[in-house]
Amino acid sequence: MFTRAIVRKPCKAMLKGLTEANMGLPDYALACEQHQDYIIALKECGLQITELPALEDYPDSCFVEDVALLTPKCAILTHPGAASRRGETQHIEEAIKAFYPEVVSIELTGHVEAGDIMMVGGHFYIGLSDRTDVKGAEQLIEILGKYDLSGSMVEMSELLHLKTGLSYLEDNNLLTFGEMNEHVDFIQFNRIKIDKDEDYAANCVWINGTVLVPKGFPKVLHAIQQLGYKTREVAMSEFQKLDGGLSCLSLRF
Ligand code: CIR
Repeated sequence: MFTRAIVRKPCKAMLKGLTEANMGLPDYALACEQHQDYIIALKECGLQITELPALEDYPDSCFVEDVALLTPKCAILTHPGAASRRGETQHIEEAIKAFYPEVVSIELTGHVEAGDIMMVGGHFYIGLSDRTDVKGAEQLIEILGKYDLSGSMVEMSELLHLKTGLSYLEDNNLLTFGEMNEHVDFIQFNRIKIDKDEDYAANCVWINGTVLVPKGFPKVLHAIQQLGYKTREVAMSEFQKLDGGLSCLSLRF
């Protein structure tokens, strides 16, 4: 169960955010509208929201998921692989301290972005991407161990972040896309494999029995509903233009 979420309002500078999507520039006003609806969806799932102000110095700062890992036992600040995102961690730290007595950090020379981390119970899968490296993952696994949690590294080569191609929906159900479909680390799960034309919807979010699904991906929506979950669609077009998915927009804990 999750009870809270931290989000950060998108900044106008989001137009300069990192992207490989090639889908054009985001519309700032529409992004703010979509962000507000995202917050409403989180509230519908029973979460209390901490909404942080926009940070104009950091174009990608609305994607708060990447800069911290919040678990039931500990809070860890990451050290993002993307240089333009590194300063975001110091800004999230204050908000996290309100909820966790101790906050530990991934230190140089390791890199981690938490979009590469998928939680399955007390185990954390850590994707080795362009943003998260072995040194960062090793630090993270050591920290998790101190709190009686575990982690393992996942080899990957095609996706931006691990959760760009994977979403754990609890109850052993896992949405997978592309290189994750037959990945040796995940064959024990009930895999719901996503077609190329709906690949963006591989990033969904399970919150207290409801699954948030990006709007406009009917096959994925149907497959999730067939599993018995309640679903809530959220329009995400402006964040998709910046390679950001539903999970990226919040820290849930
Ligand atoms: C970035 O490239 O860092 C942002 N434009 C998108 C971050 C998406 N975050 C995520 O997948 N967890």
